[in-house]
Amino acid sequence: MNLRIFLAAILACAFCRAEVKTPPQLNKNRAEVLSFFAKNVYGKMPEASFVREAKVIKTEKVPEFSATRKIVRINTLTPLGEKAFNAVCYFPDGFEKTPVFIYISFRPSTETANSRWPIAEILARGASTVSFCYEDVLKDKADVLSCIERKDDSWGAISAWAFAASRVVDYLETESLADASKIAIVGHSRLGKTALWAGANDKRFAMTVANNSGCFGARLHSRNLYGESIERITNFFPHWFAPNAGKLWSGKDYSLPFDQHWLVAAVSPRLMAIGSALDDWWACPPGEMACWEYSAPAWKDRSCINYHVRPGEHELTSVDWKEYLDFAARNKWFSAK
Ligand code: GTR
Repeated sequence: MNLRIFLAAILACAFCRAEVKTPPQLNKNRAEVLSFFAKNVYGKMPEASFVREAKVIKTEKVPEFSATRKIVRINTLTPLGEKAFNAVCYFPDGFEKTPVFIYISFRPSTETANSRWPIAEILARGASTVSFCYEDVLKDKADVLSCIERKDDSWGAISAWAFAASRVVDYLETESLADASKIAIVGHSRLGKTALWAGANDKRFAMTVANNSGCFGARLHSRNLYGESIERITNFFPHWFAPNAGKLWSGKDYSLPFDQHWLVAAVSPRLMAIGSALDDWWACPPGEMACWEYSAPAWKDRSCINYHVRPGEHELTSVDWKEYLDFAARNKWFSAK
């Protein structure tokens, strides 16, 4: 990490610390933490039964990537009922079982190459990658859930997208080309919040990556310098959360009885990576860094939680991906270099 950036972040953190209260003590009971966040922030995941199904609808060789591409049609549940979505999967040739990086995408699943999803770089490590478009699961519109009656703890879009990510894992557990013990969930921004919520809930994610995840992601509310507040996010994006999130916590960012480091700690002892960008003030990099710092004691092995900050804007770049892939490599995920 660039020393200047690191020092700037430390200074910002120290400055911030003088302004706000210490976050609440790390709560070590994972089950309690998850039910707290389900009830009071993201909304409860469903217990209703639905058709659990994943069908490979297309398999083809992709010579330019030396890989096999499979399109899988997966059924999930959303607050609006059952929904099928496509996951696009790339498995590198020449490997028996590979770690898998699931990337939740903003882009349509029909699109492949894009700068936020460096398929070739991932495959080059000897890993597979799967992507699905979040809006194929539930539209990202403020009024998307207005047509249904919602209880205060009803699930919102972040829970629905995270639930769908777990349905991808259901499929990967049946896929002979995948090593189901090494599945990573990667998301940027609102999908970084989603990746964190998915990774905290589902232990089958062996690695969780929250990139520039900001408010209600891997960032302390109590260390927010100039970034997004709870009031702003729950007013603009009411559908992302349980109604409780705005009702209970709006305006209380600096006096909450909890903070986001609890949720990050719920990922332990599995691998966790938090990524910031220096100019991403809306997400507040010092608050993300503080979230790493306050959650890290939950890990006995500190090499299992990674933090990086890079220069530049709110984005998921090749620099970030390199960091996450190197982190996996340090934890012995790959047999190839
Ligand atoms: C912003 C939102 C952030 C972040 C971002 C994104 O508008 O305020 O919390 O999620 O969108 O997802 O790009």
